[in-house]
Amino acid sequence: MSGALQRDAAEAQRAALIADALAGLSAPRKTLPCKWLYDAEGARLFEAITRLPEYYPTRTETRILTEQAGAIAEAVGPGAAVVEFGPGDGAKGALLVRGLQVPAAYVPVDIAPEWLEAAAARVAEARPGLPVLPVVADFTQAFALPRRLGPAPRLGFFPGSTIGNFEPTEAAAFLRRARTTLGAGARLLLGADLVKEAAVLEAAYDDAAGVTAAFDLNLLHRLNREAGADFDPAGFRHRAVWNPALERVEMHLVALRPQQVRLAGRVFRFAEGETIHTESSHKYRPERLRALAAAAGWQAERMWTDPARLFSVWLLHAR
Ligand code: AVI
Repeated sequence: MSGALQRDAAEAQRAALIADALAGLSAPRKTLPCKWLYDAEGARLFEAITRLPEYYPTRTETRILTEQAGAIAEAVGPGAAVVEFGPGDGAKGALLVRGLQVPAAYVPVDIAPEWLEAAAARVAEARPGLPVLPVVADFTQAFALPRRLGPAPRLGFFPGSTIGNFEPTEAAAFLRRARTTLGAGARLLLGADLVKEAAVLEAAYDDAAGVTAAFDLNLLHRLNREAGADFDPAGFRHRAVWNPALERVEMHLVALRPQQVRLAGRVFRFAEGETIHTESSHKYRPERLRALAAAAGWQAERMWTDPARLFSVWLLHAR
């Protein structure tokens, strides 16, 4: 991207952050979209989270993908074009394509070109000679696949339980759109975290070393840096709580004292104990995931889990 285009993109992003912050902080229950947690520092902290002893999802899913690589390859069959939604550093994409029978291509899709480059390099190294066709797009919206894929059967890949960060209606919309993008006969390999004991869930989102707290509080530093806000991050603390009615872990930033914050010419007041809801991580029961997929046009073909039934990996088939 040229310098001018990069500046335009950064300015558009800043304007979107300010618009979301003004809307979220004006709501009766203050909230901010979790996508803003991931600036460079947030991405670094999230990477550290995935290696924490309490944060079981990443290592459990990796274990399932590794141990079930043969079964996944057999169920998918040869010649699949793998389309990964939000590939991150490409580690899971590399693991998947390494195990598949002669995949046709790897298509990482992300709005951030720097992630695409990293994922493309990692997968190319894992499977030399495999065509890698990155698509710069927001995968939560409609996008077109590269024409070069031809008639190769599509295998969508959406690991990490990122689907859990969507509200259930957004998750259904994502699955419907993925069904349209990938087309009839496609498959989707989907990682979804499972409902379990509150104590295990709350520890996973509020670790002893304080990495998740730093990840959450980084949002206030980002608002100060990029949106010109004047949050005092020391005036807030991180809280993770299991909401059993909605079956989700919620992350909140809790105001430690009454305070007011300026942002884009507006003043926002916080009472002591008032929170900003910064993320929801929905956990699924297998029957609920199956129903969600079915309502979006996907039939559950296989489900793999670990011995402790912490996490699930699903192979869905577009009906
Ligand atoms: C990216 N996403 C699936 C993570 C999750 O588990 O919901 C984000 C995260 N937030 C705190 N820890 C991890």
